[in-house]
Amino acid sequence: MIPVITAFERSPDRGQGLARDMRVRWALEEVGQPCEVRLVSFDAMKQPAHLALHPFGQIPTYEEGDLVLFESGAIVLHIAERHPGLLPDDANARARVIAWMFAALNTVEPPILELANAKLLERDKPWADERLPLVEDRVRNRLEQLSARLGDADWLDGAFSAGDLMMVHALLRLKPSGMLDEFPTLAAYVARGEARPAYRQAFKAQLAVFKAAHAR
Ligand code: GTB
Repeated sequence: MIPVITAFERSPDRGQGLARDMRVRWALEEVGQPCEVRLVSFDAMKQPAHLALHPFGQIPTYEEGDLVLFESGAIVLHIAERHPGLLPDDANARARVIAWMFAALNTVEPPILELANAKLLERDKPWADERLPLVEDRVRNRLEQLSARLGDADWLDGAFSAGDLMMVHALLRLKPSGMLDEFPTLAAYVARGEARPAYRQAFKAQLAVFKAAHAR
């Protein structure tokens, strides 16, 4: 059964692949599974039909027969559990990869999102200039720790895994800020992720949606 996922009809990232449907597209490409993509507008996301799939009115969602999922991490884990390629066979290695998925979502991504919010939503606040360096330091702290752990390795725990997929995508959000370049180990790690054929294929598909929307 071909799953149906949802994505922005008009992504505010202008086709940079930063919206979280990219994680799902990438995971499906890695395991060689096709999907259908239903595009939703910001308005449609808040309507009952979409809220029945996603309680918070967001993308991505994932429908496969009777199964409806939301949360990019849960969707990628589901895909990784159902198809070979993103989780190791060894039980302990599998548990460690899942830990990296949680680390991407719960430990590394939150300060990155805080930084995006500080730059996009809080710029006109009287305290913005004082707060921004604090938020940047929280991001740098996590990047230092992650970089130290990655060291000379290509991937976080053995072969490329769902943990790397989630981590690389979370880090990609930093690219426009230039902060990633302060950590060459991580910049190279992200570049390795972006160079994967599955990533490129997924990126191309989401970019085609953006271009089509803007040609109309
Ligand atoms: N925790 C959820 C998950 O991981 O699936 C978060 C889902 C989420 O934040 N979805 C966003 C959304 O639907 C799109 S991806 N937002 C609409 C809304 O909440 O009304 C987040 C995102 C949005 C925009 C950019 N960008 O422009 O660069 C990047 C990422």
